[in-house]
Amino acid sequence: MDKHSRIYVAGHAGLVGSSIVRNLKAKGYNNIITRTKAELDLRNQALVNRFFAENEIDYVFLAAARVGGILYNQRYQADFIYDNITIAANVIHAAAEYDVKKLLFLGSSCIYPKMAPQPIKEEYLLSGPLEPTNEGYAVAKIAGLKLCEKFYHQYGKCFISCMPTNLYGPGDNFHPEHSHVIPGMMRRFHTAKLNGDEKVVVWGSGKPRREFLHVDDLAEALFVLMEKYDRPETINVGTGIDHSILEVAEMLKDCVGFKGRIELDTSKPDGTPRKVLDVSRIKELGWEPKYSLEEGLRHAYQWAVENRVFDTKIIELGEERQSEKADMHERPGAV
Ligand code: GFB
Repeated sequence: MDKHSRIYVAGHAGLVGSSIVRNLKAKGYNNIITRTKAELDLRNQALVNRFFAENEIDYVFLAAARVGGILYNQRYQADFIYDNITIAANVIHAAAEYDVKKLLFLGSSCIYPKMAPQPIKEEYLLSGPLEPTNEGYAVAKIAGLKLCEKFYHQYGKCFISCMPTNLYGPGDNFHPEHSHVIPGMMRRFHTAKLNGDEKVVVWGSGKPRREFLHVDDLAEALFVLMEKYDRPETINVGTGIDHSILEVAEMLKDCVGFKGRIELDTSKPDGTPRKVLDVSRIKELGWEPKYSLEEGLRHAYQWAVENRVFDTKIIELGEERQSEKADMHERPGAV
């Protein structure tokens, strides 16, 4: 990529996409192309083709996806599989048709088999059954990964993919139910501190182990991959370090300054028992994360407070889908 390359960041308003844009801008890239969801519905193939035909895109970071935490994934599996398959298929196909030089697609550590040996190596993909709470999401993301790999082999396209671990940081979704564990718990500890509550509820048994990466560390890894990695095999991006959910809850409690106790709600799902990536391959490319989890949590909390994310109206589960469905049906040619 040179500083004037036309770089399309799909999903620029999300956690990952916004971090990619910050990273590229800080490095002096001055031709970054973005479209909001209202301007370009990536599930609509005709609109996606027209966008690529009109914009002469050189590079694509494909960070657009329907994403969410364990409960959101579990409840809306049809939306997760459909939206993510159509986004991946439309963008990857259009990138091939309109001669994009290189495309980077994002998978996720949750698409490896539920009981994969730990730490998870890239070759464990498709070696066993998936975690049921995010099966829809995983099948769609695996399709995206395979699209890149097949276009690489059949058409010689430099379409690559990576597997980020669980992410957090500025720009995250802090919804109490849709979100991932860090922003979800951060909100609850923050609210409990303000209300002077005695306890905060943490979902599940507290025993599952997860690896967490600050999103700005991921954005730098994606930049390195765009510059240096031209292989069809996917590549893990993580810290290689995992923590139990209860340990993370204790860290967040300290970070936010909540003085009460933690209570576990075992009616909520635990999901995969352990997810930690083998990160030897990406380390060989010279990348490593800068944030420790403690520093990263402090940074994310400070960002959330400064940006008043805990003050905004909470959209209830289902409400968002209703309004989006109405919107989709009104638009001619939409899915
Ligand atoms: O972050 P999370 O939703 O991701 O949940 P997954 C991680 C663990 O934290 C689970 C527990 O064992 C949850 O039960 N947990 C405790 C909480 N309190 C909370 C809370 O307040 N909110 C949430 N969300 N969890 C997702 C996948 O699974 O991983 C997605 O469903 C995605 O597909 C993501 O790829 C990376 O690691 O369990």
